[in-house]
Amino acid sequence: HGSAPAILSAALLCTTIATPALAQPDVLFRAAHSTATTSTGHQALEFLDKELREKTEGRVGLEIFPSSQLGGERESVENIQFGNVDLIFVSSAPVASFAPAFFAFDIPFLFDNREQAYEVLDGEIGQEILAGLESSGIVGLAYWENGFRQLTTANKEVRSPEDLAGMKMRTMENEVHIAAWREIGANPAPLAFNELFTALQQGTFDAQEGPINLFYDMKFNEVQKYIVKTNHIYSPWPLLANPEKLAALSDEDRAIFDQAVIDATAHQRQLAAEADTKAEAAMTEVTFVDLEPAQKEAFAAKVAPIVDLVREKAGADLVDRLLTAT
Ligand code: EAX
Repeated sequence: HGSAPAILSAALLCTTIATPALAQPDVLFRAAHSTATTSTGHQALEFLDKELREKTEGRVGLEIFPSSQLGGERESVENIQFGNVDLIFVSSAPVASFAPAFFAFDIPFLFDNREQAYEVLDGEIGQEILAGLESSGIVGLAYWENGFRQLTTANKEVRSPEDLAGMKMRTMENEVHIAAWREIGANPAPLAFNELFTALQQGTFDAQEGPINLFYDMKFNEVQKYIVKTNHIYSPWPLLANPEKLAALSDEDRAIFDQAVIDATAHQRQLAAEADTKAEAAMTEVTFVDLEPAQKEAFAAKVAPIVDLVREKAGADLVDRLLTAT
């Protein structure tokens, strides 16, 4: 007696040694996000994990926690600061309460198209804003793409700000967003993303806003009927890391990590560029509303004063440079 377990554990040990791909990396990043496993961001994290394991011969990898398993988006930024989580992609909107320069991206109708956004985000202004996170104990690595945001409603075909009058609407946890929807005439309130599906289902809110592909991934088509193509804001997903975790990488592995992030960023943006079209085609039960230029202009006119609020929060100089660049 007693020999059977010994043989069993010897067998398990052999299995572990024989399959190095399953071995635990020396540096395992706990990576978290608030979206579904079908999202472009999740797929890009899987791509990054594969790249890292291959290029470092298994020394570095990710363990991915989707669907807010480790907390909502604001908490996820705090988790990065405390080192409970090592890597996240998260909407820039909640990041602004940690580094106010991020409010600059909350100017409505700032970017005309994704190419213009990439130029600014990957350029001097975008990189400066990422670097501003360092004093908060966060490393900003890159900008992934959540996408252009659209207004969605449960049962009203909105075409003008007046159509939204008094409508209960969910915004992200960001004062500029709340103020902007108030200017439009809605009745906005902030809510963490991980509580949104239930809130829409229970009728706590009649409307919300976000990218079409995210709406599809989160199955919001079960609780919202209209998507109004306002394109009111471009939503970046900054990729953020814990500094101590990065410092645990050898110089060689850090170089591999940085290149893998560049490649994963290109991959994610490529997926994101196709995702809205695919999602729209898949949601035949949703009514998509195209706005005439003049109808869009009516929304833009309402939110024009918001730029002054952003100047106060993000700094006038930064806002002026950003407006010149876009
Ligand atoms: O990062 O809160 C939101 O609507 C965001 O777009 C979402 O959390 C994805």
